[in-house]
Amino acid sequence: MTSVELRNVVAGRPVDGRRTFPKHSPVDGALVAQVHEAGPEVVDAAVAAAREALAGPWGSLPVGERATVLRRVAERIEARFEDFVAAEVRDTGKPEHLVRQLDVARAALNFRSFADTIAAQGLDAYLTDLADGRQALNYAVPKPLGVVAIIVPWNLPLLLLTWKVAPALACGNAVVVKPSEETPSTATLLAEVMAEAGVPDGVYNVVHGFGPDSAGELLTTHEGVDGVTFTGESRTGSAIMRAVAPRVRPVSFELGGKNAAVVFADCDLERTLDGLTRSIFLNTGQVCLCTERVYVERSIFDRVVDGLAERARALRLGRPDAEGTTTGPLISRQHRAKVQSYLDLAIEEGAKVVVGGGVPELGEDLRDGAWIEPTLWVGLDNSSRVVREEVFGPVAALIPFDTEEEAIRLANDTDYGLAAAVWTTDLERGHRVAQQMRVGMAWVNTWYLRDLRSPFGGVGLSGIGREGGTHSLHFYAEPTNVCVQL
Ligand code: NAD
Ligand code: 6OD
Repeated sequence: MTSVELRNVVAGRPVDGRRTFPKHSPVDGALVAQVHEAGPEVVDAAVAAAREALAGPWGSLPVGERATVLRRVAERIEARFEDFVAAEVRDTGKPEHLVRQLDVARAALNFRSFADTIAAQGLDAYLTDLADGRQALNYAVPKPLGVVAIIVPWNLPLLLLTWKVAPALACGNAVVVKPSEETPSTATLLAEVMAEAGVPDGVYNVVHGFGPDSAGELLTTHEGVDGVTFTGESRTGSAIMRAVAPRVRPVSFELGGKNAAVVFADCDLERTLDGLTRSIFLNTGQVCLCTERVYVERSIFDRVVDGLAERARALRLGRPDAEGTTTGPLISRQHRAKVQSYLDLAIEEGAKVVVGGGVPELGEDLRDGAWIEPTLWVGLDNSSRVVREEVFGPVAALIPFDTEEEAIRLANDTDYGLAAAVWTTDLERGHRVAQQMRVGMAWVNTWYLRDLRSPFGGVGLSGIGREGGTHSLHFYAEPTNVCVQL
């Protein structure tokens, strides 16, 4: 594979960094990119370019025209669909079919969906009755936050980036984005698409680099940044909150999860096993919504363990373009070391490995990749660290329960609160249990089924705020309320 050189993008122009860092393929360790790391000068220039763009035509573009621009971005993403697929596959090693169906398709949809949302936005207005019989008219004028810093992780790079860029632009902001150091490509390519779609220079800027002492921290501590929206680890969210605190800027955080599935004996077993397999192993378990704890009613526990083990064994690890590949590598050797430490810890904590548990033998050409076996454990309970801490890999612990109350208690026994899935054919129970989950998103008989207008986010360690549809507009715009006495 030939290696590419990726630069920062400031005011529509490629800009060299203070140094370059290498990006390696998680498939086989090959060098795939040299990336220009943004230092203070580049971050300053990116923030200044965004500020300048706000003062230009972008700042006064009518809402309807902004929606048209967003739709053009969606069209240009679709026109360059295969370029985005190639870039995302190069960085992540995901199966190509997954990148096509999920990552790139959603990127276009994100822009279309927020074009619709902003075009349909009404005015928040009230006629207020006063004590003397007269009235006042209150109406709230939405205004952009200003310069928004968007910091995103590596697991769904383009999907998660555009999930924030689209509403930010819909509300009239200018953005400086920092993709993960592991996945710099699609954010850079998106800059080309922005230009093709007629987004003015400076509205979308890209700075590359790491978190601490690098582009991430330079952005979150920058005087010229008016708001920070972040997706990533809870610990990083906490560090960003501290960095932003002195200047009291708004934050929106989509953070980690330790998501539970609750499986009742009355579930449709085949459907549930297929759903669980997807929710545990999709994207090699590297989706914040992935199930890592499976609570199963005792009477069907063994059947669920056997059925899941059979499906886990059927997963095919392999190159992104190989026929039949279902599962790619982890994102990096560094992340694999973290996942492996949990595989070791599980054994120390008394787990019985049902399937997986180590590094697979995949042949000489993949030896330097970040491969790991899909893994299932039994014999653990909620006191164990592997059941309490987010692993972010293709792993799950299966734990039996006896009553509905116990299942709810076990599922809610976590500091996280992102997502849950309930599997049952008793729909009353489905509603009842789902509503009692202490999470931002609870699914019944499905998982990761999205309506982009719905609120998305977490409670506890899993985040602050909600994005999606009008919920995003509440973060990316700040209203000025005007009150007129009539
Ligand atoms: P991470 O927190 O390590 O990094 C995310 C981004 O933050 C990267 O761009 C990174 O360079 C940057 N960063 C790191 N430290 C920083 C700092 N001090 N200041 C500013 N920026 C900093 O997360 P990751 O390992 O890339 O992603 C995996 C994590 O993301 C998992 O915990 C997963 O659950 C979470 N995640 C959550 C959601 C959600 O919607 N809730 C979605 C995807 C991923
Ligand atoms: O689908 C989405 O909109 C979304 N924010 C998904 C997050 C997945 C976490 O990895």
